[in-house]
Amino acid sequence: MISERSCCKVRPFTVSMNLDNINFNGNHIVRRYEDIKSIFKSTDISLEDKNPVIYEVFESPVPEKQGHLIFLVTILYPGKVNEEFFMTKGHYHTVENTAEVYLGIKGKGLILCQTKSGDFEVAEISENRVVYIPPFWAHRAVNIFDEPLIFFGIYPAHAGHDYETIAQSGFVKRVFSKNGRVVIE
Ligand code: M6P
Ligand code: ZN
Repeated sequence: MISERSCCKVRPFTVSMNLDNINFNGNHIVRRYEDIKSIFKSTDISLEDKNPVIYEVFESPVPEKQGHLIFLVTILYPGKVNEEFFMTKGHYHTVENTAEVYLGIKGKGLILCQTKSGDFEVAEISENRVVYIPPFWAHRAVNIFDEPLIFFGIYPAHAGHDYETIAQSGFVKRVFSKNGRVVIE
C-alpha cells in the first residue's frame, strides 16, 4: 500500500498549456532521426545530415510511483522516411494492466494499437478527439498530416515503458504515403 506520507511530498500544482512555450518542468525527451531510424522500414540518406527532430515529449514532474498520474504533451513533427510517415517508437507498458488516454490538440494522426496475442486496431487522433488505450495494448502515434501532431496524454505513473518487445517484434502494420494517399499495410 502506498501511504499518504510517501505519496504526498508532491503538492498540488498547475502548469501552462501555452503551445508556443511548453514547459511542464519535468523531463523533456527529444528524439531525432538518428536515435530512432531503426524503427522505420528503410533508411533515408536525405535525413542523415539534417538529423531532424521527429518528436519531442514534455512530461510533468511527477514521481513514477503508483498512485500518481503522469501527464504530458507530445509534438510529432510532419515528415516521412522515404514513404513512411514520421512516428513514435511505440511501447507496451511494463506494468501491462495500465491504460492511457490521449487528447488531440492539433494536427491529424493515427494511433496504432496492438496486443501480444495479435489483436490490432487503428484509432484516429485530431483536435478535440480523445483516444482511449486500454491495458495490455501497445501504442504508437503516426503523423499523417503536413503539420505537427500535438496531443496531451495521461497514464498511471508506475506504468513504465517496454520498448524491447516492440524492438523485437515491431508493429504488425506500418503507415505510408503512396500517391498522396495514406496506406496502412
Ligand atoms: C506519448 C506517451 C508517452 C510516450 C510518448 C512517446 O506521449 O505515450 O508515454 O513516451 O508518447 O512515445 P514513445 O515513448 O513510444 O516513444
Ligand atoms: Zn504509454
